[in-house]
Amino acid sequence: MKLKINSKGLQGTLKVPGDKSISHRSIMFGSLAKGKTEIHHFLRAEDCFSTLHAFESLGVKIEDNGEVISVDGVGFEGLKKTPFPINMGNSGTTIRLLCGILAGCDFEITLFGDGSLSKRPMNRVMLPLREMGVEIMGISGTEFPPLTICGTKNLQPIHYQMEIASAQVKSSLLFAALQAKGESVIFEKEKTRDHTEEMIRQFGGEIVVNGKEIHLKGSQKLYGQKIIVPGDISSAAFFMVAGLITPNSQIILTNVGLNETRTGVLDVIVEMGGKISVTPSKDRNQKTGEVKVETSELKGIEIGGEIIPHLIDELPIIALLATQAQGVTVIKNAEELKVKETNRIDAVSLELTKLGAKIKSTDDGLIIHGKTELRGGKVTSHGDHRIGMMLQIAALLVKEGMVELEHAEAVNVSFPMFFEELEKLEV
Ligand code: SPQ
Repeated sequence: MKLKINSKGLQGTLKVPGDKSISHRSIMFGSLAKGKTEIHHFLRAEDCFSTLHAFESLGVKIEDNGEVISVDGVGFEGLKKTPFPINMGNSGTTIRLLCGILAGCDFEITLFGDGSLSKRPMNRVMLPLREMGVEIMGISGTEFPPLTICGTKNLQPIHYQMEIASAQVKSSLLFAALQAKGESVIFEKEKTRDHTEEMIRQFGGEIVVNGKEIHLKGSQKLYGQKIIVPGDISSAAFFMVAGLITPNSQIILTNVGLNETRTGVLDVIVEMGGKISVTPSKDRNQKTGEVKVETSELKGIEIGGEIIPHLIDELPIIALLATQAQGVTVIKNAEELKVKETNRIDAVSLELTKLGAKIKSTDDGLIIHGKTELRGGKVTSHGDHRIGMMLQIAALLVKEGMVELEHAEAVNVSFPMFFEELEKLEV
């Protein structure tokens, strides 16, 4: 696909599509609760439909009237065996969280995904789930999908010190712990997104969180709720950066989710000197707000440590931002990027180098020298939605020639209307 280049400016307002992490979890909690759950502003993207279809395969009745998704909860004990393998598509969240959910189901089931998902590591969930009594195995004895899982009604609680900062591992264990015979304790390495903990409370469960230590009792019942999914700050980040680096731009993003375990990108933009303002919603229960950005002079900074899990999915677009900042930006402690939909450290440095950026991969991040003028070229998303969207924002700065993106369709994983929304903001 030929990308839009040489933007004359981006002006206007965008209502951010629903949060991917929360949309997945809404279907999961809705299915595991008793009674009906109504989901508003669900993210209509491939990854979330992988979760929706997976729960339909497990016997949950889910209706979609085009506006609202209604889930007829069956409770943990109501999920049904299917003889067919279930397709997780491209979604790491779906497969890892589903392993924790199926941990309490005493039937065998196989979960598979696309080429990218089949390369993503699963020992991180398989090893602790085995400690809880689950039989779970990757293909040919490896840790990679397809995974075959057989849970147990006699699930044991776990005391688990996490070795990586991962909301997916934590969430998978929390779903299993909700079904275990006793209290589980999970110690996080770093604080990661806490949507699962929030939704356990929202659906009527009890959970105690003291910093990085989480206590959760087993055999809990959950009850159906009305969920209004906030806008996804990870999707909004592409437009924040577009507004900051494209000349003559001012963009207002509405309904942006502002859960504090996700807002690292806002802190980074402020530290780089970006013109950004955040107005939280008047409704304090809704952790959302309006974010305004405008064209800015930026400076390089160092990004590492405990902020990394709070902006892990924004690092590809932050790397592009750094190419337009004066001086050096160092991103470190981000080795988890190597095991996302693609190796995002290598993909970002390879593709941005093709467009003229001065960027190098390191073992745990990237070093970027700015400010550089970008030029045209042939690039690829590597089948990774976040790399594809980042490259389109980069192309806006290319003055002449063209930027051709291979596998542009990858954006459908989290933001199917991405190109159309960007077009609407062009002056
Ligand atoms: O679901 P998937 O494919 O893993 O999606 C990504 C993404 O970029 O959309 C990661 F590639 O987001 C993860 C995120 O990186 C979603 C997520 C969640 O909803 O719990 C947590 C993060 O992953 P992890 O491995 O750090 O827990």
